[in-house]
Amino acid sequence: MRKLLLMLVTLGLLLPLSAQANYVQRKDVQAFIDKMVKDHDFDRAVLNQWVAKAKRLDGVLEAIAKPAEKTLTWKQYRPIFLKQKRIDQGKEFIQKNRALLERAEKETGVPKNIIAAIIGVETYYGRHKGKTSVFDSLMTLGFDYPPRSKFFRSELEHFLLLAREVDIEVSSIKGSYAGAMGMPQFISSSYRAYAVDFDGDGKRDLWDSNADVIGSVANYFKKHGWQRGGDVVQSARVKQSTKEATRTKLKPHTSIADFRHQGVLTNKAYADDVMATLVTLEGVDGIEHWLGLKNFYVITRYNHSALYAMAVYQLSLELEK
Ligand SMILES: [Ca+2]
Repeated sequence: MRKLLLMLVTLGLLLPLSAQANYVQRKDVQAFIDKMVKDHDFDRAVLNQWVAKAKRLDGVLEAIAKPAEKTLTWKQYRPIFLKQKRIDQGKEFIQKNRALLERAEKETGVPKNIIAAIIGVETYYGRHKGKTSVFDSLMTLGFDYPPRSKFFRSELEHFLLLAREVDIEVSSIKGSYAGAMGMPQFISSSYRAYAVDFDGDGKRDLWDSNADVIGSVANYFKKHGWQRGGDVVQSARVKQSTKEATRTKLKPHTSIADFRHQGVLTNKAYADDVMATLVTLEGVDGIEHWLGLKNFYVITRYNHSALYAMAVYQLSLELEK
């Protein structure tokens, strides 16, 4: 008997996991529903209906375990984003949206090429906005991905509030596997906190309004401390070369003067008290060293990765040419 049970369990693990997750019967899900009813006045019966239809997306669980930023080196990561096609389409995007981009730059100090590069890296300028049900992905990550369940349950809460605020049916909203939405791939809490109505039609629409998307990306950076006219990164020389750091400290933590004493030098002169972080990458031609400045850190507030910030910055330079 025990042997049989064991065999069934093993078989169960080998078979593809069922997509029907029976979330509605789970205590932790019901506790979440209680909270939504109590804190935000949601209708319990409606929430139960949505949750009863929610699917566990096993592909989402696989994807979250290995994001490109964590598994690729710079020399593998860079060509994904610095493709000629992405550069050409970026120039086209800037040409078509020049007035909006210039207005956003004037108001926030965030260069139009940085705004365009973000949208290019995220969704190919709105061409790939994601096809995963955001509700299903947030249910999956919130209730079946223990390492970050707290974060994703909070995003799920924001998502339900957002759907109510922008008046869109919960089941119809699509996005990335991690619940990022629209042309700039804002997660729900960011959408609620940083999206702006830049075309003045009374709605914050990050799916179809280029104006709202451009204004919102610029606002996101402004709110995270973008320095008007400030540098992003500067190429650096170091006394002793090391290999690509698996985890770069993203936040500037050492002054330019201290770096100089450690033998980390740049061609451009900065004031002694400017803070920076050392970024060490494995490029096509070997190890590269960079000093990341405040605006580098601000780009990583969009995606907590040095590779991501480097790709956005370098794409933005290509869009200028
Ligand atoms: Ca709008």
